Amino acid sequence: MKQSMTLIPTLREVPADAEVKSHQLLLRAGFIRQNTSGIYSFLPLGKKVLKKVEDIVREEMENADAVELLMPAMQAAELWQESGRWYSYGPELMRLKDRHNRDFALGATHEEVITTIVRDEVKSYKKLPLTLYQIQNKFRDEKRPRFGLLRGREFLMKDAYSFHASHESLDDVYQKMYTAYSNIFTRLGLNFRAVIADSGAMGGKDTHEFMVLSEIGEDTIAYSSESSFAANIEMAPVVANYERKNEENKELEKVETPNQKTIEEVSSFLQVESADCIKTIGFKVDEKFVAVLVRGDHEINDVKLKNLYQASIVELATPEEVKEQFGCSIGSLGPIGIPTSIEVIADSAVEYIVNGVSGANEEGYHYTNVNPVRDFTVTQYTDLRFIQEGDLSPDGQGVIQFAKGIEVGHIFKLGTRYSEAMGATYLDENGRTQHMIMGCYGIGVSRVMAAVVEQFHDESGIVWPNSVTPYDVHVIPVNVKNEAQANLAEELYSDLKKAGLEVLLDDRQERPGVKFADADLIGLPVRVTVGKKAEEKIVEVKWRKTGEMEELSVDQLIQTIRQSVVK
Ligand code: 9G3
Repeated sequence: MKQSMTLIPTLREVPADAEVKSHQLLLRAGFIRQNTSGIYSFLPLGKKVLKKVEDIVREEMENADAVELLMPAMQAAELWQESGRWYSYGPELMRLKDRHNRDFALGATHEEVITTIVRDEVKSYKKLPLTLYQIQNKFRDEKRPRFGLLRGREFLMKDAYSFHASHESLDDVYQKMYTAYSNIFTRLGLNFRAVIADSGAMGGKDTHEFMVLSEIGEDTIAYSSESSFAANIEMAPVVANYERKNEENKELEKVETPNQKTIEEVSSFLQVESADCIKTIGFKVDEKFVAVLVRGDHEINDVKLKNLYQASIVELATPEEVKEQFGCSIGSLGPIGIPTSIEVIADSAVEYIVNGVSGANEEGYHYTNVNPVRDFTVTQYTDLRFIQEGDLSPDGQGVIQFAKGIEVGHIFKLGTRYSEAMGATYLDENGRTQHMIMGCYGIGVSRVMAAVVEQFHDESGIVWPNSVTPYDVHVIPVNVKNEAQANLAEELYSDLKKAGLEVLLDDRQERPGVKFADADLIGLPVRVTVGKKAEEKIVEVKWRKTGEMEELSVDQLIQTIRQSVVK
């Protein structure tokens, strides 16, 4: 491609509202342009990278026996009413009406559509398992689109769906997809971890997220210092290896704690450790009030609370609701004397507290020498807290450390949630009607592109890995007015293309400094400069990753470059 013929609008300045490197560089290097909040155009270089990522995904989907199809983005509301999601999703689901005033959703995901296709076309167990996928734009009206392609409102996703006559068959395809995803992110050169995740509203049990490690990632990964254990912090189970203080249970005492509200205030006022305090927090779990107890130095994990109750909505009770339900303010809540109408549950660690401190459910008072079992009962002690750095790894090997991650993939074992909702059944080998068992598997293709830039850039610009670079070689004649340079550049352009390489020729009439700055920004792996020694058929080669430069004769060039650009 000749730069004089394409569109690569590079920017000198860093766009003000671009906070992260990938957003800044994809804008400055002319790969993307924002149309409106969270919605982008992929300019020619951006489109070429997307296609490279897609093609790697397609190869690995093929290896996992998945077959590509394409579903509509316009989805009749009836489908989402059948699955119930028309009502359970809020403003994030883009909805519109057609000319006949009929309701539609813009595809945020395609469980409903794919399940009706398979429901209508597959009737026998002989046709299972079947894995179908597409690569298509998804629409999700994010409340706060941010970080460019990392959290957009229209984005490119590969979404795959598998259909099975048995759980063993699902396990087999789930494993194949797990392997395919590992291959994809490895081929992209990404530093990723597959982590145990929460299936959220999707139900089902097993689910893994594929996280690219990055300081700007929105997710927190809890991983072991000594094993392959890794989990989304929402899910990471906590090992209850607590010990009791060997102290006699002392007499319960009510003490005045004027204006001491938080754990920090109370523990310093009473001169006790926060680990000896009991935090009592009021939650509304699907509108039911629950008091949750947790040790003063721990935090309640609302995802674990939600999963414990299989609830759809879990939220903190407001100060007014606490006053009304518990009879005192949030800072005075404690496990002793809670109205029996309110269920009390506790994180496992609370059971091991001896002579602890808690609120007295009375303004300005706390209890000391509180002992579980003697002074209060709970419905159950269970794992309800967030794991912390330094906790024992759940697999018993090493301790937990945290890292931030960008979620680029998520695979789920769905079970029959959608096949039951949509009536997708088949006849099994005994002629009995069964619901298909499903899995679903997503990759954020446009998000992957941004994650690659987050991982591969330097102070001059993007440094594309060979696997997804928009072009392999950047040929730059320093002065296009100089015949020897222009001719040699043209010759190289065609020879390199004949050698099977993708070449970008900077044939613009620009100052050398502008050309070199643009080349560093765009970030192709190899830059060939045709300058003063053109007549001697000598060119200068610069390797973008290392910055190394060397002079080569033209006939050495092709061989040298071809060796380096191995995909
Ligand atoms: C919606 C909206 C947002 C959503 C969903 C539905 C996330 C939704 C989960 C999934 C599950 C899998 C197939 C590919 C892999 C992920 N956000 N999810 O279902 F209506 Cl507005 O998308 N789907």
